[in-house]
Amino acid sequence: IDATIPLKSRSLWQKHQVKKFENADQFEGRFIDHVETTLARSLYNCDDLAAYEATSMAVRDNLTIDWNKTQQKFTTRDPKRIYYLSLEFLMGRALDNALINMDISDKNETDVNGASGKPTKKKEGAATNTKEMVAESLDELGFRLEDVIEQEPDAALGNGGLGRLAACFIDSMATENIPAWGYGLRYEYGIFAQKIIDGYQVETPDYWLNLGNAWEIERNEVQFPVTFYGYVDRSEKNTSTLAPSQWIGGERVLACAYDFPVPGYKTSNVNNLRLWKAKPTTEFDFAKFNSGDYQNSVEAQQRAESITACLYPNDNFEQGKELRLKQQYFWCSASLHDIIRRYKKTKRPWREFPDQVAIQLNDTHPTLAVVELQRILVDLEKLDWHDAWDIVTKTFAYTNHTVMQEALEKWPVGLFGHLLPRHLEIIYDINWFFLQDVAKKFPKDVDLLSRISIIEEGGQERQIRMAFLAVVGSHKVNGVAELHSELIKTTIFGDFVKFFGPSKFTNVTNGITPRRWLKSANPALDKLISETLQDPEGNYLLDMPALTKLSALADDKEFQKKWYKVKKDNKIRLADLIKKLNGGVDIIDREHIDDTLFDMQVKRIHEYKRQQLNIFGVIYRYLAMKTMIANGASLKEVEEKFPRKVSFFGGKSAPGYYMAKLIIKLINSVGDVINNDVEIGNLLKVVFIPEYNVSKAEIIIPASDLSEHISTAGTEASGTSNMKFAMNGGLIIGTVDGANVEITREIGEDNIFLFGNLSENVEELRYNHQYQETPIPEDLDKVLKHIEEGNFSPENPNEFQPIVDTIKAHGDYYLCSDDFDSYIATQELVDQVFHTQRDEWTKKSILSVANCGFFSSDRCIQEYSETIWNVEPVKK
Ligand code: RUG
Repeated sequence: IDATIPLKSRSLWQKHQVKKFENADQFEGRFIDHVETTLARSLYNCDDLAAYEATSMAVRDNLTIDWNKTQQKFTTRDPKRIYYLSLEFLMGRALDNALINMDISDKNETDVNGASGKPTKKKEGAATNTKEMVAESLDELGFRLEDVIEQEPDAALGNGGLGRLAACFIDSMATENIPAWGYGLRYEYGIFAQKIIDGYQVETPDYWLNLGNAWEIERNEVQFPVTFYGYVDRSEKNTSTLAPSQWIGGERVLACAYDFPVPGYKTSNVNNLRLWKAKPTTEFDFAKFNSGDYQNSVEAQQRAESITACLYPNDNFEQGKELRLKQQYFWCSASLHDIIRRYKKTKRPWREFPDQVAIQLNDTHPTLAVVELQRILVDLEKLDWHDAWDIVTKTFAYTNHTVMQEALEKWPVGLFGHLLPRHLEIIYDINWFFLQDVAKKFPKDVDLLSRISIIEEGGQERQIRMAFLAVVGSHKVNGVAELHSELIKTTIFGDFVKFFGPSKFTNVTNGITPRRWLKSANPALDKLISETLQDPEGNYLLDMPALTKLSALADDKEFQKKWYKVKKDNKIRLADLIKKLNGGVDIIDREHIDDTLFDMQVKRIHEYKRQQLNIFGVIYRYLAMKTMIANGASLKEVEEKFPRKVSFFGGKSAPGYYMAKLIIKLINSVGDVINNDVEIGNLLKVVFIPEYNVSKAEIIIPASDLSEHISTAGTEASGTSNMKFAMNGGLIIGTVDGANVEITREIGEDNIFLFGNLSENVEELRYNHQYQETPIPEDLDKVLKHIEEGNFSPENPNEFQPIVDTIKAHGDYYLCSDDFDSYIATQELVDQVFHTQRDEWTKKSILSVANCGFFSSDRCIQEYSETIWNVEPVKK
């Protein structure tokens, strides 16, 4: 349908063109408009929540206007477009970010009068940026911006690092003016909310949309039918699976688009995040209805909505559930049809598709898109198989985020073929051609074919290896940190390197957006940096390597004082949060906050991330302190050896991950004992922060002195919280794993505390544990015995035995025993520097921030653009 407005009507449209608010007065007008009309409230009936909604809608109005212009610009200029397919987008809150990113501060120079449009003089002391301006306006309207921001629930549509990476990337793609859209699912329930009851994790549903969502635009006009089940019609002469085939689907649901504007920083570019919701079709099962089964005919329809009801709460673990596969196909199919619809408007031939479209697969979750594009091209567009495959492989690129077997997706062919019969045929054909090429190149290597095949044989049932399919269907494969990108080439994808050659495999080290993780999370540090760099406009946030200028001040005592003041205020801000979470009871000794080391490990709870090693270290410290006291040492002497410290933990365990949940319980039980030990007093505390999420991270991370990134070497692909801590002046204790390696290179090895075995030794150590009894270091043995004696679980002495057994009886797969001594020795070094060489510590902290510019996600997007997508920014 041509929905363009006739020429003669356009002047009227232009006369009433909607304008963005550009000053306080206009913002206030918009705010009140929304309160009174959109929300149907009034000045007698406007609480913080309504103020949040009205503020968000006023801000969203501005973003929408720029969104429209951006999309029109892209339509006219027709650049190559990037589509980032991610099953997770861990966005957190939107309001503060939008206020920071949308820049109307230049318009404040002359304060334009809203009603008359005449410029008036800027008020004395008026705000210099949008956030300040809105804060002042809200103040005049009777609200505090902080309280208003607090009303927003986190959009927790992700599990951890993978989903948060996607969120950072779409921020950077908008900032870098890349014509990019994100595609994902609009889960009704985000990751569960975590409660800690009697020390145990209890999951409760996170119905984040309960109060509506001011940031989304429901696009009722953008809907695609998606089909499941059914059969492939082979009744006609056409029997080849390579020729166009007809899939007669069984179940149909509708994919409906919801758009979230993604504003870039200091650009009017507003990109789009499109999330799909599943709805029933309007078709009706008349057969059932006529047979009197009205109830069932409606229920079947309603089941459609279950597809986008829940995010699967597993991180680095794949379960192989049918609903998950349904989610994946639903999302891939809808996204591809949308991408193709947009492409078809350009009237270009199919062969130009890869010149105009790049699709990035965030992990293997969207790999079905490879198969779906092949199906669309062959079955619906009637392209020759090989021409279609050429287009497909030039379009896709795949990012791998793990080498751990349990996290690699595999689908049993039975389940797969039942849900997607035509797609299974296509996968078999893709594999057939691929294996033929492999056999041609390596005719003598008979084992190679079974090792490299997309179909795994030999188990109870054949399985589709999605990572292999993603490699075969893509023109580039990247890992997410240097060590990881090297590892994938020698482990899981070793055979593919042999076949395709090494140039198909590349590295793009992860990054984080400094707008959220520095400016928004740590306004005090941002202010100090802006002042020091004489950059009141915050341009350094677009050019993070500019931070190296701070290095010159690393030894400057005056600067160190200011730097430390920022850290201290952030520690107090965190202490306030902990107090609030603890029902108003203070756990942290504020009087000694300067001398208390804040040590943090906040991330998903997983054995490979080794929160157990951390808590063993805490128990070791506690026992050593107790021994000193028992031997007559004074508290002062104890403090000299074991200076004041609070160990913070935070993170969710997958609901079905028994061992991770037990580790949470152990941390809480240890905390109960230590925190209530009057002999120890405030020298050592253990705090488990429940419901760790993006908005809590924004308070926690800026308050850290030290953070722990202590995975078994070779298991953490990159890690991104390590970058967030470094960017906020927290020092790192870590293993030589993931992006810790590049962090060390950037900030210097004197400014990071590394310990533990290297990844190249892991295999041998594991092997030895299997065939010999695990030798337990003496200090660790004391810790394990103390646990086994039931000292942290007097009512159920064996409660934590399974944790002890993983080390003593089951081969210590994560090598806690191998790394324990060097971990403890390194913690002692940490204590020493923090407590006896504070200036040295502060210097390291300054140097961390000064040299972490490389970890801006803007750099990642530039690398993806140049080396994988072949795309240029589209500026004005
Ligand atoms: O575990 C990895 C992190 O090391 C990494 O930083 C992050 C982003 O690349 O992705 C995490 N990840 C990996 N989450 N899920 C997986 C495997 O599906």
